[in-house]
Amino acid sequence: MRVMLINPKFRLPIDTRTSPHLGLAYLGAVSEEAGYETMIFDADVEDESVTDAVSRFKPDLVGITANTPQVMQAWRTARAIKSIMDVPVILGGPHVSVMPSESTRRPEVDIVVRGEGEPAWLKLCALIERLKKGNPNFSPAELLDPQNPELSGILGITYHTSDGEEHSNPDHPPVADLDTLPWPAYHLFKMDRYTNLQPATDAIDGSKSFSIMTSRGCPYRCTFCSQSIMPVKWRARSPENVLAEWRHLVEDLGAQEIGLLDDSANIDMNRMLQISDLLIENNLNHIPWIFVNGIRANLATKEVLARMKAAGLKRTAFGVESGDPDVLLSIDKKIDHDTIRQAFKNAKAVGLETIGFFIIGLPGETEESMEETIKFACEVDPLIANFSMMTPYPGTKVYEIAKRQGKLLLNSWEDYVFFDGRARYEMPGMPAEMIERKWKEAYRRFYLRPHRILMTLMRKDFWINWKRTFKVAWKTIFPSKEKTELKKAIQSEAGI
Ligand code: B12
Ligand code: SF4
Repeated sequence: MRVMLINPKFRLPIDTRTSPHLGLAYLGAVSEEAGYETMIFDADVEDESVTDAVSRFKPDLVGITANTPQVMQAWRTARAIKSIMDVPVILGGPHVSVMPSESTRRPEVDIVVRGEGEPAWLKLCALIERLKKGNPNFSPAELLDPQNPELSGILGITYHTSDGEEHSNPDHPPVADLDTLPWPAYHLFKMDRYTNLQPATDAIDGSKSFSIMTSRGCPYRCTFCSQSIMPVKWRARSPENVLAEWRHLVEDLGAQEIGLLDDSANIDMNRMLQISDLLIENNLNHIPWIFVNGIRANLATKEVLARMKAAGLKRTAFGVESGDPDVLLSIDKKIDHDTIRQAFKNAKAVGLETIGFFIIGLPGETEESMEETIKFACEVDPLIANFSMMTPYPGTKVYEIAKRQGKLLLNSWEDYVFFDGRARYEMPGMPAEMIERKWKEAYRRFYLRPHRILMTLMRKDFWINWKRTFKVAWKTIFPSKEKTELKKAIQSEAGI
């Protein structure tokens, strides 16, 4: 049986980095482990159209991933595939996990897998393999026949039977033991077509940059964060299991940089100490690694940070979000500014580079609170300050607040991106103009301080890719009206 997994093309309005999709890499790995011939088609880097690839590979089952800005392209891709082949099409990923029936109501989508995908995907693969064996003329319509009970026992899926009735089976329990999962199937990607992980690591060859996830889930529930895919329960891989994959990345795949994608890697500090010790004992600490997402500042002690630094950690990030104490309290981040200050001090004291994530335009913000955020960013002074304009994703509390008390300024799911210089919603007392002005001001005031300019010019990484850096900075501050053209280009490049 042949299964095809697709990442639909979605280019952000600025030239961002591309990395292999870890969710698809895991799904590819479990599919291969189960004995299926597997193809991953990442439309971001492929030369051929998706329909050409489907005609060539002739899959028995297609899975498409979709975050919010990608979901419309996922539908277009599904439609294009259905127009040339009557094959079951399954959608999964962050957006469809929160809004499954919007997709299953569409004729081009047969089933949505909600949440962590591996168990339900494998069950669907096994079901379709069995049905096809018994019936060479099998058609996906049979799956959605109201008389057919086959789908009703598969947890974590949503579908509409052909009589129009929606079925949303109970959630699948989270993968209990992450050590049982195979390593992500990077060999199914064209690895030489991806970039490195972050602008400040340009000295590293893109094709040698890998991601790893050592834990899944996050026990916190910040009001702006789209935590819909992974269960609340934080689950971690054992240090030994992490070490084995790390060794594979370095020794078999030649990794020159590793990015940890965990939502909150340091929930168990002891585990991070153990992983660090293993990396040191096994001489793997010469390969730099970075935290791509924020780690919890309240758990970033000097001891843990120093040990991780000795184990090769180059850079850590902290989600600061707001410089205003009341706003920080209102978003349920469960942290205070002194703790954040101390975390940055600790990281710098042990010689780590730092990233700070900040948000402009959280509900209830005023010009003064945004001002506090800019000042706080300048005070803690990370190497990279990333200011996002609040984008309310469905499933978050901020989305509900913005819908109820304010006005969403988004026309389609494709607008749900951070970087095109436009406010995504406004509220009484917080007009779009204010959010946009303060966001631009944040970048300008943070990066155009004399010591920052000097620091940037002195970095080796900056000179390696300075043209790109300038282009990204320019497009961030002065977004062009290219979005419509961009959308057209994406659709035509996808061959659909
Ligand atoms: C790394 C990362 C990135 C990277 C790389 C993205 C990539 N290629 O994977 C970069 C920096 C490029 C990025 C960009 C963006 N990201 Co991002 N990103 C992440 C992050 C931190 C990790 C993703 C990951 O690897 N997860 C681990 C894997 C195992 O999980 P997964 O991918 O979700 O896949 C599992 C399930 O979802 C499901 N599944 C997924 N697809 C499918 C398909 C099928 C058929 C099936 C059956 C199941 C299935 O099964 C998988 C295995 O369990 C997540 C947060 C998170 N914890 O997931 C945010 C996250 C996915 N990103 C998010 C956002 C908002 C964005 C941006 C839109 C931000 C922006 N700049 O505007 C862009 C969109 C870029 C694009 N081209 O689409 C949101 C998505 C929210 C939403 N509603 O869509 C998340 C959830 C963060 C958050 N908590 O808010 N991102
Ligand atoms: S922002 Fe970070 S701490 Fe908050 S819910 Fe999201 S992943 Fe967890």
